[in-house]
Amino acid sequence: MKRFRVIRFLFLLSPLLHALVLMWAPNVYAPKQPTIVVAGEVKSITGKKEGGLIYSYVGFFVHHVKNGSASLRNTEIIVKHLGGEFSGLLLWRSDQPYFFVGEFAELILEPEDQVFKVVGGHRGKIRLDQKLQPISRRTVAGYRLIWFRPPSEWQDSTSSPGSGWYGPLRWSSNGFEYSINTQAIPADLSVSSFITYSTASFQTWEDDLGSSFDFTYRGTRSDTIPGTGDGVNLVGWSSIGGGTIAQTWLWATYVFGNYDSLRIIETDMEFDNSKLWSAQPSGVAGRFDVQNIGTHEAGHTFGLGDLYDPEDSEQTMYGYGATGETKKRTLEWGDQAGIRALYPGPALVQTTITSSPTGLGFVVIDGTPITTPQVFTWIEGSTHTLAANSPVSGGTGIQYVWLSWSDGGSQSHAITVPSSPSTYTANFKRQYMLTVSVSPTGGGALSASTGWRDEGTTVPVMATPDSGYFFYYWSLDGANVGSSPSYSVLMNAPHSLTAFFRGTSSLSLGLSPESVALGASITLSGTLTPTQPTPGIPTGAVVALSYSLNGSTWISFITTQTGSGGAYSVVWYPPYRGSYQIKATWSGDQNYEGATSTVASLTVTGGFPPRVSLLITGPASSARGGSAAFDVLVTNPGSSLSTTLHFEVTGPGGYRYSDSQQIAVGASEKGRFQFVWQIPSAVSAGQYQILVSLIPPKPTAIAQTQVTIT
Ligand SMILES: [Ca+2]
Ligand SMILES: [Zn+2]
Repeated sequence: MKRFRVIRFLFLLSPLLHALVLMWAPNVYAPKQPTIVVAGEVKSITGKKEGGLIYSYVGFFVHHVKNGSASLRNTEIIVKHLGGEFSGLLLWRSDQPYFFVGEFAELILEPEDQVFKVVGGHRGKIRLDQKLQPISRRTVAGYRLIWFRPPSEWQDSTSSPGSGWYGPLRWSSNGFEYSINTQAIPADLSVSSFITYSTASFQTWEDDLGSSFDFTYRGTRSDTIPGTGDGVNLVGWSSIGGGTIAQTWLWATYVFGNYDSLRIIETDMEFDNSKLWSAQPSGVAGRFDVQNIGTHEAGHTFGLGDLYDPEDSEQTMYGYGATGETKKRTLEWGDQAGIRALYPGPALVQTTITSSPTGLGFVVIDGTPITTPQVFTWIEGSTHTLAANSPVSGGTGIQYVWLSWSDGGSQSHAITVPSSPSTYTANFKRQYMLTVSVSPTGGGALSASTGWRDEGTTVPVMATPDSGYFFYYWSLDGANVGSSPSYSVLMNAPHSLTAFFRGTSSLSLGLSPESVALGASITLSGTLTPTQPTPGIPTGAVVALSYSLNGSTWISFITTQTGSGGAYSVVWYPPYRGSYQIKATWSGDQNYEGATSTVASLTVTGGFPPRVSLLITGPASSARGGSAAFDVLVTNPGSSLSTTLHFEVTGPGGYRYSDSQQIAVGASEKGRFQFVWQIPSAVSAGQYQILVSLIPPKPTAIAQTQVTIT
């Protein structure tokens, strides 16, 4: 038959004052009466009710007397302490020692009436094993649970002490509701601050991801006080005094014979209003912090016991504390292990969020930007939102565009955390900015526009000139990359491509007169006119005049330069009798395509008078950087001659070189003269025209040859 029992626990939590911790030192025990130190074994425990409280009478058989009367050896003494069980009601107070039958211990005692009491409460008791050696108080697990064995034995340990023990002590449901009674609060403490920071104490435990326990605050009430077993879980204030600054009460039931039936049914927590308190963001010297102490007490409300080993001093459930202290506001590993042992939560899974490439700005998790990679500890089965930003700037002219998530999800999507560690990767592609432009504005159009291009792609661009323009050349990032109107840009970096166009021009040519006798001069004139007035053709543009006697071979015979308004004019003595075709040519500049005039016709009639004639000879080819010597034979059939012999070289790319020398040839004699052309190493290879003539021009006194420059 099962019996239903109500047990009443009272955690009069350990003196949390540093001053009392220091009392642990032996020299503080300067006894008023002789201190007795004995070692022995617990033989029996009997609970008795006295004056509304419950006391335990512990039968203790003394094996050794370390201090005090040797006559105590091999006798059974009675040790009395507050707390114990009577008629199913049990009072447990944490500052008192508690025992179980068969336990070996060393006790510091002082006589009290006909019995003994343990000095310093639990601090006056040291557990021993059967060889009477001290048992380390250290708990490797970092937490202690509460165990009970009828009728009146108690232990705190991480796991069950053995057969016959009930526990661990805990709530049957994973949570409880509580209220706050702010009556009797210290006058210098704000009610609202107390509520804020005491409820935060409970919330800290609730926020532990690895456990599942919900504390629900139900507001304030003043119809009951802490320490009343009335079904109301209450937090409040009372005058406790002594070394206790706060205490937690537990009421519990268990079903006899069912060792996993020890269940808390009610809890009250009270703070000692005879102490100085603070409730604010930071700790205050000389005052106990409500949240700090409250978090420790909240640990008791669901079943955690105190820790006393100095090595556990950083745990929130460490049984000592101090004014100004706030470190118990947060949970340590042992505290987390404790609540998780009693109320296990869902599994926590390591989830890695990363991106390719990694860094800040690529990924937003649950609304918060992260720097990838980042590892999250998430609850199995919980949902989280993974969002990829796109595009993401990678600096000037560089950006990243989201491609995919490794799980195939959309750019922003929710995931459900799986049972095993997993990684989610946001994949991005790199893009470069291609900036295209034309010069001048209106010169033409391009088949591609400015915009982002994927890294590694090739972008074909075709330049189409507008009416009145010709394509000139491409400039890629400032370098000339060719004059074909088609170009392909490899997107291996940000690029800027400019298509340069040139306008058109017209060149006129007029002859005056158009028919002359051999030996007479004509005037060749015309105008070089740009089609687009802006930017215009500068004066001094070189106009080349050439003639052809057969319509296929053209011989350049004069170059001149334009003057104001693009006009040019030059006098020429045609050297032969016959029909000439004459044209003028301009090779163009940065802004304008070159131009050639229409062909003009010239008729030269008449016979040859006795005349000076020139004959030029020179090398067929010569190398750049070298020199070429040209011999000129001057035949003078008339009277003695003194004049200027002119030498001129023209070649590819508008190359022009001239020289002259004064000569004298006697009547009816011949003279031989030489010109040496130092060929620049920078000139283009190709055909160069060599021309010699007299200045001022004489009819027929002109000779030409060619040289191939290699
Ligand atoms: Ca109550
Ligand atoms: Zn405690």
